[in-house]
Amino acid sequence: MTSIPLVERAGQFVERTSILATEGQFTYQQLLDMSAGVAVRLLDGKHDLDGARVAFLTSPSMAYVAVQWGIWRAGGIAVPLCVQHPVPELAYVLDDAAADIVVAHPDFTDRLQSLASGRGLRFEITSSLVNLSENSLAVELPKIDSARDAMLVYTSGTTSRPKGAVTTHDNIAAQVTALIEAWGWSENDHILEVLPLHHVHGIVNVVACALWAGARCEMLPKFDADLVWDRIIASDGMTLLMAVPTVYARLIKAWDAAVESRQQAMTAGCQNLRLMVSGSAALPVPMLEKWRQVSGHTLLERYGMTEIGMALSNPLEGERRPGCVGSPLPRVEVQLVDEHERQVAEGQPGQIQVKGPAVFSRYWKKPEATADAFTADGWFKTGDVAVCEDNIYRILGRESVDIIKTGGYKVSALEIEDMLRTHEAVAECAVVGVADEEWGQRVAAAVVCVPGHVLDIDRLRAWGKERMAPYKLPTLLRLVDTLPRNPLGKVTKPVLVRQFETTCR
Ligand code: MCA
Ligand code: AMP
Repeated sequence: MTSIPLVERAGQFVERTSILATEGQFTYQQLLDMSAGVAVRLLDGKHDLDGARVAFLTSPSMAYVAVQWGIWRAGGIAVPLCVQHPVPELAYVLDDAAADIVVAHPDFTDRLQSLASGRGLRFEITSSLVNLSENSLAVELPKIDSARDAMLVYTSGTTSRPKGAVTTHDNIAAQVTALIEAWGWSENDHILEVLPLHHVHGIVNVVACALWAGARCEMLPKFDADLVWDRIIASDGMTLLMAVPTVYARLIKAWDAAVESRQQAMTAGCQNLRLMVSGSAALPVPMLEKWRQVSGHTLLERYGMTEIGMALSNPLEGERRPGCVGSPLPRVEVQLVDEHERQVAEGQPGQIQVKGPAVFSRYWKKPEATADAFTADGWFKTGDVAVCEDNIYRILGRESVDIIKTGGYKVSALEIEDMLRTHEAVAECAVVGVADEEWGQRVAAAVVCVPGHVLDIDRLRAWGKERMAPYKLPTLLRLVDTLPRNPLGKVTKPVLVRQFETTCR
């Protein structure tokens, strides 16, 4: 293919509504025109951005999508930034991605303009990019080969700092088409987008799938449980909701707190949706059951990862088995292997490995990390462990204790430890994930203080907020005299987890 599949398809739906957001309601034609305008402005007389990295920071909105498509149509690589990130995290991404252009919504100018100018990078404000469409429609945009790089999404792993995962337009098309097929997306769908748009769940499963299908994507700038319920109660066409388990926990909390008449309206509103999906972290069975009482829906749980898109899913029709993530999606190959890379027998635990056209291209400028992430015969090693019975997979956990999933965000214990060690009161520390009903896991830190110093969680979080995303900051803190270590001196994190679990209950 020699064009961006997602953008090409929009021509079939020109008169339909693409995005509903705080800025208003926009057709697919308007999206095409606005993104062409953005592309022309980004090109600034050049023929093609040739893979320049364009980092952009805006809440979920029409501007977000127009800028994302504009970057693609100009031949750039879209690098979505996180609206919750403080300056040092934004700076890390700009530097690691070697960004060429920075685009910010006016709300975020303060955080980004000086970072861009300090690095000699071109800086643009979304409002001036997005408003330019009319004059630019005559300009011919470059033809983009769909094998070209499209997106750089930062994801934490077993290394301290996040790595940029590069996906091509073909990868994105493969990720999207698998879900369109499996979940029966059509142009009659209307999804409510409540997730952050610097991760694959929101970017691909929600926004890109909706726009591929010719459906409506309604955007909330930020998740708000009461607002989501208001939209469900309104029953004005919404058919789909996709979210992380913490979002469903919040919706359940709001349902429990509502008066009976509102509860009835909430439950009735859910009947108008055709599908509700949960993923990005394990969905506890009690939550699935409670949601069934609240909404009448059995959540469809699926499994995925930034590097591979979605791999496993419970079925649209037929049994959705609680506690399981279903079977491989179309065109996704999955195997479970032991520590010798041999496939395990049915019912035995093994590491999930994945192959197929949806799997990312590489980690940005990290050839060694990329090579380590694949087997010699091209399987991507997820680091997640599962069992499979009757072709239905059940996730057992992760191989590494240093990867924590909190609120659906993957965070690295090592990165948080490195940050904590820069605090003057911290002599030694270890970070672990502690099981939690609402968050899946909470980030928990055990700290040995420098003599004469003390620390409390509020002061630690206040200090940390200037350095790290709020979702990475510990919410549990234990001050200890020593950290538990094995005979080789390595911190025994499972022991720490148990200590937190016994003291926090
Ligand atoms: C925020 N808080 C937390 C956490 N995050 N406390 C404990 N653990 C956390 N992780 C605290 C804040 O400090 C604040 O407390 C209070 O909770 C509210 O903060 P706020 O930021 O407003 O939280 P929220 O907006 O309610 O966030 C909850 C959320 C959010 C909406 C569930 O975490 C979220 O959007 N998660 C989705 C992440 C996602 O999209 N993951 C997909 C990755 P205080 O007021 O005291 O300061 S992609 C992926 O995983 C793959 C591809 C896949 O399979 O999908
Ligand atoms: P991320 O790197 O943010 O894309 O997170 C991907 C990780 O989320 C996977 O490697 C899993 O550990 C976890 N994950 C995603 N979906 C599920 C699920 N349904 N059940 C358990 N873990 C999940």
